[in-house]
Amino acid sequence: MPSFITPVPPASCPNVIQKPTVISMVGLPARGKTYMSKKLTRYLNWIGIKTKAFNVGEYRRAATDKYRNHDFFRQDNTEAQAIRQKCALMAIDDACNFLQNGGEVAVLDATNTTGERRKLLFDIIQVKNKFKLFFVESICDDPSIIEANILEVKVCSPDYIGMNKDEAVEDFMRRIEHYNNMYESLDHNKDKDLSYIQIFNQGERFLVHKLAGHLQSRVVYYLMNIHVLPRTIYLTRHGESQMNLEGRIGGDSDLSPRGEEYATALARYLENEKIANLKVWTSELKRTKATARHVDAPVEHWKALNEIDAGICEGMTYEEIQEKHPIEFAMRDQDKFHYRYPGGESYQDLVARLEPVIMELERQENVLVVCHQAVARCLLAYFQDKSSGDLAYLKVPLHTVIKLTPVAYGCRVEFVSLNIEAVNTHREKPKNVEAHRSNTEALETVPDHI
Ligand code: BKV
Ligand code: F6P
Repeated sequence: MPSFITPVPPASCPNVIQKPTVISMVGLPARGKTYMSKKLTRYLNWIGIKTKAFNVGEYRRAATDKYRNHDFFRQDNTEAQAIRQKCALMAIDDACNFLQNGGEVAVLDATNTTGERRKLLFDIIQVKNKFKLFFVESICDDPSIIEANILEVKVCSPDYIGMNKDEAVEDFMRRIEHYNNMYESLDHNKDKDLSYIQIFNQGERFLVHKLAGHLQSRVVYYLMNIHVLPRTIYLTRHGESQMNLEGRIGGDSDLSPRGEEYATALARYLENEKIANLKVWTSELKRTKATARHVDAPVEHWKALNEIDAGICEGMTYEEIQEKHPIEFAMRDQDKFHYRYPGGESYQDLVARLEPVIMELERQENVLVVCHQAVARCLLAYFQDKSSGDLAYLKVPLHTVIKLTPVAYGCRVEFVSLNIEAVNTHREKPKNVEAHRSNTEALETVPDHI
């Protein structure tokens, strides 16, 4: 048996063996708590940590339609206080249930601005459930940041349907004031036993206290690398290659004549976009370097962007793989994300290899990434928040630029075809995968490398 054969890990195989964690946001309204919650949740799920965000505002809107204006958030509004307390407890309860049933990280997206509320969280999460608890506090006193937030994500909230923009801004500012009356920031004396990070003015400054464990350290590292500057990421595969024409996977072939045409068209397209300080990242393979070579911008080559290593199947067509390695071929159709080519990689391996690329992309502004089908699927899954089940089947056609622009809590995705013919390299998930499985189970002779 060759030594390079490695078993495919089971579908649910936590990569970090540690206690479940609750990440609890802290901060006044319009401090980017939902932005951080959603972004962090998307990142942790992408690296394979089962994470879910629980937004207390959504619980409140589901529980009551009593919101008329900021009076709902007055301290002396006892009826509303009772509803808010109930909703917070429901969110905490759901978060704990999620962690008791296989979830690894629950993000509690709420203001949690009083010492009393944080004591309640500590008692339920750490004392009673024995989970880890990490607070992320956003502190921001720059009126222009707060106003930009209200205009971008608050005036269009369900709370303000039918209200004009100026009225909504005014109401929201008064809502913030009600919270401000009782706000107690995390304090290194009062909260000396808690684990937390305080983030000032969108990441201008950080204070980290009692960091406890690998996950918290990854969360801190991620939060220290993200930014909110406007920018665009351009994602594309290389132009059509000689091996694409032959239907062969992997290798390091040159561009086809139509692939060369795409390289020229790509440079022209980017010139028309008039992008400030564009950087270009390619893989180390000839086809991505050739595709980027007419673009007028500094280029870096990343080994991490190389195409998935198909191991013993490198250079074959799908038909040849099906014929020479029928069991391998069928296993890949059953679980394409976890399937690892003998002597090669899985999509799961690829995500781990691409994590530093995503981290560096978060730090950058305008970047063109020229890569490969499997690599582009992994990167796109991060930006589009796709599950590992969908990731390996995402459609990333040749000769198409994918434009990724951050908007509000997410990312706008546009597919721009540069209208140059190319072969289709996308292989659909076969309709009847179960039939494949019974075929393989029925096979009596198993190849020696299994
Ligand atoms: C939409 N951060 O509004 Br590290 C887009 N106030 C961005 N900090 C934001 C909110 C909605 C937003 C992100 C904010 C925001 C805000 C304060 C933020 C927080 C921490 C880091 C980076 C960005
Ligand atoms: O066919 C082009 C290609 O980039 C191959 O080099 C690679 O093995 C393949 O696509 C990845 O796509 P899939 O995972 O669907 O086989």
